[in-house]
Amino acid sequence: MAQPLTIINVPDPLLKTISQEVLRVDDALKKLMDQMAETMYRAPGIGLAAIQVSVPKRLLVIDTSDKEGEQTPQFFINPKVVWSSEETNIYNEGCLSVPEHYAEVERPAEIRLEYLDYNGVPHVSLFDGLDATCLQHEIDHLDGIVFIDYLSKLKRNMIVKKVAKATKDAVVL
Ligand code: GNR
Ligand code: NI
Repeated sequence: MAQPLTIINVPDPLLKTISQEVLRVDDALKKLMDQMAETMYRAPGIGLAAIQVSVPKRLLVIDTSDKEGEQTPQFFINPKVVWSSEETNIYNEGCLSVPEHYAEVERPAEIRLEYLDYNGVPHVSLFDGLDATCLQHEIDHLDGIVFIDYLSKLKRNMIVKKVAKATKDAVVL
């Protein structure tokens, strides 16, 4: 079992980083991917971007399958949205870097994505439903965007303040 990593919270400035393209899929990257999956399952969450564990690489993992079954992590390296639908969905989103806060976010309902998988094999695939929402949330992280950035400044500032206090209090425990 891979070693889980520490998830950073807002307002950590690293979350505003634009992550860098991955140049090679080697054993070191696979180790990082294994650790990211472990970190996601432990949290637990349905997705995780590398920057959430302080690594500014364009890499993310999702697992939107039911909790009960086997773990089926899906890795996306250098994901690029090449098409998105006019039709949108609204989901009540959460984020492991914004613990215990949720808000409705509207995003395209379907996206076509170019990416490399865990083995560095290229794919172009269509995603919808929770997969599409989760992938867009994760790809936002790669571009330094967190879902609270879509809320009003007032709501965002209130949430950031609360998370900062909760994070600070947690360190003392
Ligand atoms: O665990 C997560 N749940 C979630 C719910 C709705 C929309 C997006 C997400 S992603 C989130 C994990 C996370 O913070 N990924 O960056
Ligand atoms: Ni998130």
